[in-house]
Amino acid sequence: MTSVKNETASAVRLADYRPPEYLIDTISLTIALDPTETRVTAEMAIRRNNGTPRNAPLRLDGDELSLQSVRIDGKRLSGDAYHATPDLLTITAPPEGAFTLTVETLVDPTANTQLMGLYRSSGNYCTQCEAEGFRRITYFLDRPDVLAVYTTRIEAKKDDAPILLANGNLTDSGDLPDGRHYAVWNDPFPKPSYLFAMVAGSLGVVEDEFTTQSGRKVDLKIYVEPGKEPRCAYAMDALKRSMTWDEEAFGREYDLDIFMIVAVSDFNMGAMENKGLNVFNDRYILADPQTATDQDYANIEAVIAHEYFHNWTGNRITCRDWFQLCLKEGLTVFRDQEFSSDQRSRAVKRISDVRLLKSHQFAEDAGPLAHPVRPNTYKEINNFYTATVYEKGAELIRMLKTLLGPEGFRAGMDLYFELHDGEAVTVEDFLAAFADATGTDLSQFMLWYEQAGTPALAVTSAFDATAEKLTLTFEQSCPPTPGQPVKKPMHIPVRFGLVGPDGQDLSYGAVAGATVTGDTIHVVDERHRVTFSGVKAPPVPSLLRGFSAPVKLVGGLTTGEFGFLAGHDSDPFNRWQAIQNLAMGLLTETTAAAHAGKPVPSDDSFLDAMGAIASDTGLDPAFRALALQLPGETDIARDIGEDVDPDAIATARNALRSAIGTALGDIFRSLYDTLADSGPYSPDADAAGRRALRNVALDYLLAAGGEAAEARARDHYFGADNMTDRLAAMTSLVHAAAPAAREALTDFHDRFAGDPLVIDKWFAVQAAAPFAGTLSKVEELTTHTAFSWSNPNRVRSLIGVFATGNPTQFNRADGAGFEFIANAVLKLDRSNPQVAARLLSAFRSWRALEPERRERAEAALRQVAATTPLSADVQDIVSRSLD
Ligand code: 0A1
Ligand code: ZN
Repeated sequence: MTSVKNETASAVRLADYRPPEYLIDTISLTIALDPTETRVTAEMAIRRNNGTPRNAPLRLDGDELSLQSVRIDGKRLSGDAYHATPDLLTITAPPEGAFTLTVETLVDPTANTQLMGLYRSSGNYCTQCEAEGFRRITYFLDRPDVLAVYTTRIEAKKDDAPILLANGNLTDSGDLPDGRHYAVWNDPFPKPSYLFAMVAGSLGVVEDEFTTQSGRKVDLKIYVEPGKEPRCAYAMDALKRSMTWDEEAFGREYDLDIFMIVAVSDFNMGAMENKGLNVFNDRYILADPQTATDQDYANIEAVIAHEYFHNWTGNRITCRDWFQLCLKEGLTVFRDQEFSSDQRSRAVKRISDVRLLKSHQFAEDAGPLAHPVRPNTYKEINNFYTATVYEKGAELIRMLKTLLGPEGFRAGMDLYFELHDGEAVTVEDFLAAFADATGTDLSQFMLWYEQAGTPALAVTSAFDATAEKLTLTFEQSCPPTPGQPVKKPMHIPVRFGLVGPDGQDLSYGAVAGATVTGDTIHVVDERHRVTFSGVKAPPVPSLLRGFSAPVKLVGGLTTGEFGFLAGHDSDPFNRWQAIQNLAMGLLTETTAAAHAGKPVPSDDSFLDAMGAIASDTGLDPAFRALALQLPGETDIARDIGEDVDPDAIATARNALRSAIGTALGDIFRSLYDTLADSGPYSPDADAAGRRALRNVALDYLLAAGGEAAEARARDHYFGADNMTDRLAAMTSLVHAAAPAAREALTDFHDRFAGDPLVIDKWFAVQAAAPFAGTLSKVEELTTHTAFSWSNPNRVRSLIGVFATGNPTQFNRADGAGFEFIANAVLKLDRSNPQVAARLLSAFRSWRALEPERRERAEAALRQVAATTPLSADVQDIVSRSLD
């Protein structure tokens, strides 16, 4: 049974941080594996930290532990020398000098359904310790500022677990009586407990090696379910490319003799950067052309890189406390984004990242779950692995690089590594390295970490042709967020160009007002004006190029000017953004018409702009594919902001899709024909871009309707030689409610039955179908033999996609979608609170709905809130959602 905290969990505050009273320098673990009674013996070298009073008791964290014995310096303690509960072990009067504490506990990996600590996945043993899972294995100072050297001895039945893995290097192994065996691993690098890992079981392995820039050989091993080895090739290749890139881009070399990855099928998140022994959700390892899409390949590359890069940003330099989570996560996301940009198309990667940022982080920032990139209080740390900490955190690093320039940024990173290797540090320590390396005052920049909410940046521009002067006036504001009613102005770097009538950036002379360095205007005041002299022709200002700050840019340009930028801006990101702005303007207008029951108007100039993009062969196909995609329904909802009617949004968006499909039918048919791939499948960015554009063309043709389009999509489905095309065709058929949809779904199911990661796609497509019958279909699918409430990937693909990827059906006017998700949350909360809490955050935008839906969403949230017992995870999300 999961530990369920009935009482309201108390808040942890950054301001209350105190250094640990005791330190643990080494820990020697013996883990005798057994499915239900694993015996863990932990021998810890402990000493008082400087300044700790003599009579300070030693308090070690636990969670659902069963204590067997306690010894100090080998002597068993009597019952009055300590106090133990499943959650806490207190040694009342520890020795004054350094001592060895030996603690024996029993844990039950099979009963561990929350997948934190030691658990079983497909019969294998594995661990997950971030953030506070190590305390579910043994009593410990389970906080990231206690760094210890780990030695791990694993013992198990040889037949059950032929493979025994832990962090670091293998130092010993051998046989034991009764068909058991052991392995001893030593990790020489002191690390916090959240980076501990061990894995044991029957696993296949793929091996390779890498030679570092200084000539050291590193063994690379990827462990997977036996039989899945052929699906690891891309992951291994991505790992080697990541290792090379980190040496070239950041001068960072790998430090152990072996780097291992284990893929497991039951995992709460994407992957985990345990020192030398990464554990991955298998969906971010396994790929072949028949079962993985181009997007899957790109995700594998990014997650492999992300976890590998953590070795320096997170492991060698770690966080002092969990408030500093962005210190490792924002920085590491930035690093993996840069890696992917260098491996693929930088512009396309940037557009994809910003799309994700806006749809997840901007949505989070606009609702009751908004929090600063570095929060100052939390009740349940598991709920802070958020888009804000990760994605906005990465944007802050990107801005830092813009402010300091590439050389200044690299100098700051180098100094950070030099000063803090082996330490547990804060965001202040991080920024100080950049300030010191470059002589820059970053005190205002620190506000980005402390203030929640998406700043709005309103712009007006005035051009005086006679004086040849352009004046831009910026006004920044940031809406109130929970606990932060008033915000201070921040340093917003606005990358820009003044686009002349021929599409080239105009030159200018003197600049007055705000500081401009290179191509960046530095907006630092609430109201800031900048005047450019010597502007010889009327310019269209292209602002926030490359999305140089995570803000909402408001005003400044007319529809005609956006149209001009869509066709001419030299910055590909802003070309894409201009098209999005045009689409958004149109869609908010047509949504209002649909809401009022009026006919949805069309707009020929927008259709022309889309046609120009679609047929511009000078543009990268991947870019065209992105530019042709309309803003999503939830993006439109966020833009509208209040009184949201999801049905009206869908009506307006579908009408526009069908108008585009009809008006540009010839272009799309020709694109479809000319982009057909002749060679064998390759997941590289160019081939993926062509497939993406071809599939967008197909989708528009289906949106326009007609039997020919349906026949084409059906052929596309059955003729596909790869998962990208097959899944795209099936999705388009299902969304168009085409007669062949059922046939494709049945074929897909039968073709891939027994392959859980592919069946996830089958669940997801059905869960996202925007039709009235979808909710009952999803309910029915929860009883499908391939569905399991205990596997996070299955839950996310069916229930999670319904909640977050099907706006009209989750937000059904009768409230049945809300009720279904509330009940699913309550059911999941009994086994896996982390997954339950994440699902519940699908309600984060409920206050923006129109009154009737709002009332029903609130009722569902109140039903969750009124249930007892509730986990701390769900209780935290539900109470903040209702605040
Ligand atoms: N540090 C990991 C994310 C992670 C966090 C918590 C987990 O617990 C279930 C698992 C993974 C990363 O950033 O990849
Ligand atoms: Zn990470």
